Amino acid sequence: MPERIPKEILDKFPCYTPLKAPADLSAERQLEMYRKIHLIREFDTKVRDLWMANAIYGLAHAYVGAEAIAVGACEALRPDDCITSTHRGHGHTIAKGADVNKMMAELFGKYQGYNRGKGGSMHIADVEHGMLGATGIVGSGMPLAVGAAMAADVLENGRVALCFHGDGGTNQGVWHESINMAAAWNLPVVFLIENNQLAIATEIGRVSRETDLHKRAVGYGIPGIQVDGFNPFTVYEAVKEAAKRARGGQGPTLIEARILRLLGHFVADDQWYRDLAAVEPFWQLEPIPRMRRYLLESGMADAEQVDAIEAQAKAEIAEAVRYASEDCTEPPIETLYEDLYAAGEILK
Ligand SMILES: Cc1ncc(C[n+]2csc(CCOP(=O)(O)OP(=O)(O)O)c2C)c(N)n1
Repeated sequence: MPERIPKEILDKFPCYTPLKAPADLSAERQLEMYRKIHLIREFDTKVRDLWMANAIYGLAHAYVGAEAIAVGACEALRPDDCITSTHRGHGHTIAKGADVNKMMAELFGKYQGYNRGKGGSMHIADVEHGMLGATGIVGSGMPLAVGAAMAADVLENGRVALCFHGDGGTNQGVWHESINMAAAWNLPVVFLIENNQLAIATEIGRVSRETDLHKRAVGYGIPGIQVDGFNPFTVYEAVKEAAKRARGGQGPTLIEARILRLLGHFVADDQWYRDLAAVEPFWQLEPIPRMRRYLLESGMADAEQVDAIEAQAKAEIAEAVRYASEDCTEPPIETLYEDLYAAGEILK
């Protein structure tokens, strides 16, 4: 049965694409994508509550509503491919396969966290899974991804680097420099703009006359494509094609995954700058209810299976909070100056 999205939303969101899984995604993989989408949603919903309760340190930016981008993209990558992230990085990190216990421990400032409790939300890195790091500096993942792609090129290991970044990042000088260099040197990298149409309180149209950001690809001589970023399958297909090109020696691709930011910029943003009534209808586009309906109606899963996935995500995050708050410990004072500089050899 086709999805029924009201016309008033479709008029405002022309890149809407109904869910339809590509033939190469088995039922098992689709369910795994649904599981990760739930895990991200549950993680960031809990983080917001914890932040409000003053239980975690630093600032946090929710990936709620954007889950289809990270999950669709990472499903199309190889486990040994690399990603770079942003200040809104929990979704990317979970989608790449990170351990939610270690992520939560990091937010609690505990020694068992990914950065030994010294990084927090905006610095989580999980190099083992190819997640090279979140960053609080807008646009700074771009050169890191280009560097990872250069390494893959030199080492001829067939890896691809993918850079997640926001529309706000696309007006940083380093954004242009990175894409230009990657294009000129034909590097195996995928640039993925999460165009949620806002940078804190600034609408993209106020800072870019052309708001279809994928069109900028023309200026670098690389392909550019825009997809429905609320749809994990359209993102998957775009990244799969881009990764294939990159691995085949055809260089970078610019993908614009279009969504609307459904929540505030950070967890306690009251969004004084926008009309929340205009945002409300867009909740009908977010991936969870759409994907649940799709899985049931396409016969990929029954209600018991999807209910179990949802319950398991809740239990996993509840356990992560318990682990981080009860089992983990503060970083010992003598470790204060550890992990400031890389000690070892870089190329392997
Ligand atoms: C270089 C730099 N300039 C400004 C900021 C302040 N800042 C933090 S997040 C943000 C907006 C980023 O918007 P976007 O890249 O679209 O990502 P989104 O928050 O929408 O996911 C800004 C301007 C920063 N962190 N780094």
